[in-house]
Amino acid sequence: MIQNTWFDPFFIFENLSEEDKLIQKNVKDFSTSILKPNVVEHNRNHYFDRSLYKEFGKLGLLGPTIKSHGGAGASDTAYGLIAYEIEKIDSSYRSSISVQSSLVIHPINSFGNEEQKDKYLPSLISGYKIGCFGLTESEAGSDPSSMKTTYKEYQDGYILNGNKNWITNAPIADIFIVWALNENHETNSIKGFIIEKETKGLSTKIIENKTSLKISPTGQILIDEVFVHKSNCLEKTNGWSSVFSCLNKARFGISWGVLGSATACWLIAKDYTENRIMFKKPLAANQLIQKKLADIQTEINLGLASCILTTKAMKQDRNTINAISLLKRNNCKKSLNIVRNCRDMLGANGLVEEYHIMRHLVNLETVNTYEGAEDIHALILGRNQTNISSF
Ligand code: TGC
Ligand code: FAD
Repeated sequence: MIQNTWFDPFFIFENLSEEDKLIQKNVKDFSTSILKPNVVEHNRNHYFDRSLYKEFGKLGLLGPTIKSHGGAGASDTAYGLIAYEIEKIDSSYRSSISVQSSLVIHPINSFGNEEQKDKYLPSLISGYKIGCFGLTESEAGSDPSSMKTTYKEYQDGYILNGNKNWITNAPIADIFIVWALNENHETNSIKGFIIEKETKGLSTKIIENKTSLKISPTGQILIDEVFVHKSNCLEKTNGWSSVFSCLNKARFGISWGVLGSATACWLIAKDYTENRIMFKKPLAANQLIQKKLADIQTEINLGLASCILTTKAMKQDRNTINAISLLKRNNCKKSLNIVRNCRDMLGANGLVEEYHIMRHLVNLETVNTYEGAEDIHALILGRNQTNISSF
């Protein structure tokens, strides 16, 4: 009998660097001891404990690849492993980390000036401040370039107006990254702004009773004649490619993260079917169940292997835009399918909160939609393949 290679047939985890292995172990210990015990209750109550951000910060999980301002300077693989381990517990917690790292710390680090970095990065990396990223609007989801939020130059800054919708962390954020177009709505006029919570004219509204990603607070940002001093404009922003560079980072993390969700459900289903006796033998003794387990094992491991290949290409400074769209789409779609199959393998018990699978399943519906819905990534890949845009 082949020993233990069923879980990691390509030796992905075994071949990690010692530092990445240690990071993965620390995150796993933290998430199983701190996050997992409360996840069912917090999900039931739509409750997010904001003090967790300081715990994430202490562990180096926020902006982990940043080498300055308190960042851990870890590898992109470590960033992926963090997402993978955290999402084993709940996609909401991975969302908290993704938004802060890829959508708030990254744009400030990449498109901010030195004063902005010194002012905002230390408190975001340590988790003392919470950030959010306002791109989507009610009528500008898959096509953010049709946004209605605008800026106009005024004295030594800008006046902003508009509303953002479906924004992770908006109700609890201290720092808001907001994207806006000029008054004439010219697409190439896109600018990013750092706005602090107390700024006059800025308010938020929580989206109540979400049925998915319930632990993660989501809301609207209402921007009514908000004055932003020019020192809070992300001055190195270079058109939409800067906005999309934030999405690339988040999508990369999601591609690892969803496999964490799928893995958690796989192991629950494997254990359950090995122990559940039906027709006088374990469910796992049936060929149909073993085929399902083999399909799950295959998709998770192929997904992880592709994550590792993409991470290597990133390290070589290659253009990974296609790889990331492919991974985000594939890994979300496959994970959703895996988790749905796991739910089925538990029969009625699959519906019970304490088995976790239904929560993962409804969370993955969100993850399949945000950061570019499944079909949008198909259209991105189709356009890049054929040179014909269908948008
Ligand atoms: P398009 O013409 O494609 O591009 C405009 C400029 O951007 C460049 N570009 C990219 N650069 C870097 N990375 C990428 N992935 C890029 N994709 C495009 C492109 O080269 C061009 O540059 P330049 O210099 O020529 O101007 O623009 P488009 O308007 O046709 O884009 C269409 C589309 C569908 C690809 C885009 O709008 C899109 O990706 N839509 C999906 C929207 C989305 O993903 N929203 C995410 C919101 S944030 C979120 O959901 C957070 S969830 C957080 C959580 O809780 O985890
Ligand atoms: P739509 O764009 O209306 O799309 C609806 C459906 O139509 C999708 O299936 C899509 O694939 C399909 N579709 C759209 N256009 C086409 C086309 N041309 N051809 C074929 N099919 C098409 N946004 C942020 O900016 N910041 C955040 O922090 C953030 N957090 C979020 C958290 C949650 C819980 C959720 C649910 C969303 C969040 N979003 C955030 C918004 C998210 O990015 C958008 O929901 C997503 O981009 C899709 O936009 P939409 O919901 O308007 O759907």
